[in-house]
Amino acid sequence: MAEVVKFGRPKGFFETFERRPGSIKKNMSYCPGCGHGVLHKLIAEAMADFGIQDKTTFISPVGCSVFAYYYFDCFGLQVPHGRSAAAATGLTRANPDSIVIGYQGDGDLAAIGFNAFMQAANRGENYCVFFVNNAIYGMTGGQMAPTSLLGQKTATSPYGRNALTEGYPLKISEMVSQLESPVYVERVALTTPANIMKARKAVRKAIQINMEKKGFAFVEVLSGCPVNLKMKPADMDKFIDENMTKYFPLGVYKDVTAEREPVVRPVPTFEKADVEKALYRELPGGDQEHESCDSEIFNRELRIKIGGFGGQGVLSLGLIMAAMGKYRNLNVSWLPSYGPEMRGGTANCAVIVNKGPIGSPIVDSNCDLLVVLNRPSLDKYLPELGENGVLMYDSSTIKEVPAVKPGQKAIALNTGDIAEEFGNLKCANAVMLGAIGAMLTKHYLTPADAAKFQETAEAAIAECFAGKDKIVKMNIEACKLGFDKMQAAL
Ligand SMILES: Cc1ncc(C[n+]2csc(CCOP(=O)(O)OP(=O)(O)O)c2C)c(N)n1
Ligand code: SF4
Ligand SMILES: [Mg+2]
Repeated sequence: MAEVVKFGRPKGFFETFERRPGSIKKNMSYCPGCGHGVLHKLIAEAMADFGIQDKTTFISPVGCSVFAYYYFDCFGLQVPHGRSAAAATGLTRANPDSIVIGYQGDGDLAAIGFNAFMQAANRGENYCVFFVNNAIYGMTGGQMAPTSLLGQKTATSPYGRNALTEGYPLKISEMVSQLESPVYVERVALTTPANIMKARKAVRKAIQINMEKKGFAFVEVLSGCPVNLKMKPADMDKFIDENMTKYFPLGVYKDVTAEREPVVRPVPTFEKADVEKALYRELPGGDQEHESCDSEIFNRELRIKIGGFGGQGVLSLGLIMAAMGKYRNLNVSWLPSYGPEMRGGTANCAVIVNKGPIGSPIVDSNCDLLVVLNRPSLDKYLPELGENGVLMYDSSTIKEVPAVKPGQKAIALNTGDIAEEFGNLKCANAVMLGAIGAMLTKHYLTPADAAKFQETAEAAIAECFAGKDKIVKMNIEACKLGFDKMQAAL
């Protein structure tokens, strides 16, 4: 029976593209002659015909098709550049019944996301991928893509791509078809009605494989970008047919659909009790109560920055504080600094504690608690202290009283000297931890939360120095000492 081709807007698209900003709600954003719109239409039509919109997630990439979710009437996920395969893996593993469509350009899939994509293909993840090979970075203005042809002039290969300097164009379909897991691999083009019909069939086949859960299906689509290749749309199609297909021959590279059984993987459990078990650690002594903190300071992000010399235990102090938050069932993040800073300069880490979710783990402004163990860190990070922030510093190394702004507090303790007297300078960070505990107890914690401080600190120290019993014991003692000294000073 002859194929029935439907003209007009497929039902897989929204009636109007309300998410598009501005007054244009009926048209897509693609340039005339661009392949994205044609491929979108084939996918939208297939989704509607298969009746799968309510269980399909379309993953929009970064590239010219970044706003694909404006158009497709199904679930949409917009991922960072190259991260489609990672998101698709999570989606299909967590919800194996859903239909997952990956859609990536040649920059997105064959450059920044190449490894993630190949690994997902190699694992035979249960999703289908439409790979738009237009031999260029379209969105960013025509830089060379891994699939740009030899001799092709681009913004970053102005003399033409040279195999000696830029290597050969990557033949993705050929590479993927060499892997064991993928079920179906085909390269199509969008140049002539006959080619579009073949592309339509390939699109449907890939989606059908996903519906049958038979594993990884891949369709490479040779597509035009007349704007960046500086051609008229008709010449663009000619270029694809005459030049691109020579290097990227069309056809089916692999099809083992008939032989493959559905891929069934264990589904992760999202039962409340299991999730809680994974999230909440037992306190030593088997206290499984999931009580959290009542103190107001945890009702929003408590932003902490710790700075000092590499070797002063800056990172472990942050880690212990983050672990303490975790033991009290708060959300925490810990972001250490690495690299040259660790070798002699200033080291720092950021800790955020919150009852609610944490946005970004970076603390470079509006810091609530700044802890500095050396002078360079004071100079560097004091400007980051927020309006009513608290600065705690080691007065054995920082002699002059820091000039904090009105509303801010500066609290000193000679933690280095105390640790040295205690018998180990390395414990200065634990002394500081105790000092922080005393300061919080005095100004910010409810009596119930304050009563838990020591016990929680001990659990966190034991976790951070697990297996080193002597060090655990020493740090717990130093923490108590810091607490008492600070309490007496406040
Ligand atoms: C992490 C990251 N790196 C770089 C970019 C810049 N960037 C945006 S789109 C793009 C390339 C798009 O090319 P392609 O994937 O081929 O899509 P096309 O626009 O050609 O459809 C790049 C490099 C980015 N957005 N994010
Ligand atoms: S720049 Fe190229 S890929 Fe992007 S919309 Fe225009 S024609 Fe399409
Ligand atoms: Mg491209």
